[in-house]
Amino acid sequence: MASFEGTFTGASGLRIAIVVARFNDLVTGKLLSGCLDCLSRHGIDTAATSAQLDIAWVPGSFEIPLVAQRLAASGRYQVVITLGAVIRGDTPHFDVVVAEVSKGVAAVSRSTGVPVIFGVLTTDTLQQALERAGIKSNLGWNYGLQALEMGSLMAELPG
Ligand code: INI
Repeated sequence: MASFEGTFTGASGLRIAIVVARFNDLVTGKLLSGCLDCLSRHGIDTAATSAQLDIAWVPGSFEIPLVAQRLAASGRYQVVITLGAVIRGDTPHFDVVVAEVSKGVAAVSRSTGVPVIFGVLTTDTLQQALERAGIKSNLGWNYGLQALEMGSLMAELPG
């Protein structure tokens, strides 16, 4: 019997891309900070000169799948992290944006074989989003961990 598990160390030389939405950047900027803090503490070079990490900014969460697709298909990254915040109070098309970004991210992951971490908060209020982006906890940290785990797990799996 084989048992496969990812690890949480950046020493394996993972290359990571992060796609961040500018919309609600009060929230997404904090998610990014938490994510970078996690990656850095686990051995990923997060300096501006890093060859291990690239960051792409998009206008809103709706645009995340397209850019994630390009990055995942490039062959340069073992894992892509997406960060966004869709807040119901802000938009009558909340459901459209959420449906597109969630299905889009899943489709990119499956079609490219590159794990794409779904770090898009979907909340009813800005307060709820901020609570998840640093006021209570910072889910950006969790997304960083999940990226390390999935990137290393995929390298372990056969095929
Ligand atoms: N994009 C978000 O990331 N979050 C939102 O809450 C949001 N609202 O409220 O509309 C949002 N809209 C922009 C959308 O993602 C696209 O950037 C835009 O429609 C252009 O395609």
